[in-house]
Amino acid sequence: MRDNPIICWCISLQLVILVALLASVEGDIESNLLDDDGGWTTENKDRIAQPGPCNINVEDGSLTQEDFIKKYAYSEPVVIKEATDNRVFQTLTRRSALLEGYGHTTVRLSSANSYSYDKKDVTFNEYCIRHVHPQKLTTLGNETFYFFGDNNHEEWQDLLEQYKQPPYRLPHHLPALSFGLAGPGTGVPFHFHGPGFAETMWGRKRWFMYPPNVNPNFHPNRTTLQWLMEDYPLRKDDPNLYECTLNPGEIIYFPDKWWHATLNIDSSVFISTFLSP
Ligand SMILES: O=C(O)CCC(=O)C(=O)O
Repeated sequence: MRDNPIICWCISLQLVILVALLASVEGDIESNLLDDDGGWTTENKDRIAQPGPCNINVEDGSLTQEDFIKKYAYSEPVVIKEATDNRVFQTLTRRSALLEGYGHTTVRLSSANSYSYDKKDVTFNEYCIRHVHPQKLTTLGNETFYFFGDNNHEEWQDLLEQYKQPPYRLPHHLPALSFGLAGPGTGVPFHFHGPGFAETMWGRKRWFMYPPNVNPNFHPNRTTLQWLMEDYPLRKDDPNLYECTLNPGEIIYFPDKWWHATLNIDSSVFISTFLSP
């Protein structure tokens, strides 16, 4: 065969074709994974907010409990990538799976203003069909109903127990989960409470934070989207403003009493782990 240039040429050609085919299959798998939105599809025209810069420290799963306590727990926010593998939970929160398992259940929505005064009960099915849509720029936070927290933990137990919580602990604090989902452009305006972690299973989310001693100066009934369009351009260079865009599988930690506001870039499914004494 070594002496036959035609056979050699044919084999080389076959090899080139094989490598090209393998590369294109791999590319397809990769782009399918990237395109997979769990059925929580967002059309480009409905995506007003875009990802922004990140000035929050980013760590990975090699961050130890000791370093978490020393560097972040009581002092500043941190984003942690690849700390847990929540692929099972992610699969269980696909749109089809959630509608099939929980569509008939009643969920409690909260108004998406800073203090979430108003509540409304609807079926999960109705929420997905009537409320999970793009946020209008003219709609106020107190007119927007958001599914986050107030979960019926008995009814949703089978799902929530599949969530692998962030592997970091705060001494003398216990975790409690709040699960939610909402459309593109929605979010919660600035508010604060105790410390905790948050992550999205599907969709990207922008986080904005201020330390406890800085007043973010916002209107509690205006949405984070309105704040992004009107206030953010004037404040984005403020060294007190911490921000980052999280992709699915990335965790953010907010220390005690840090102001924070969220903005879903895509239709998002998300969960927070609140830490209480
Ligand atoms: O994820 C969200 O949109 C809200 C999260 C939040 O405000 C919180 O965890 O306190």
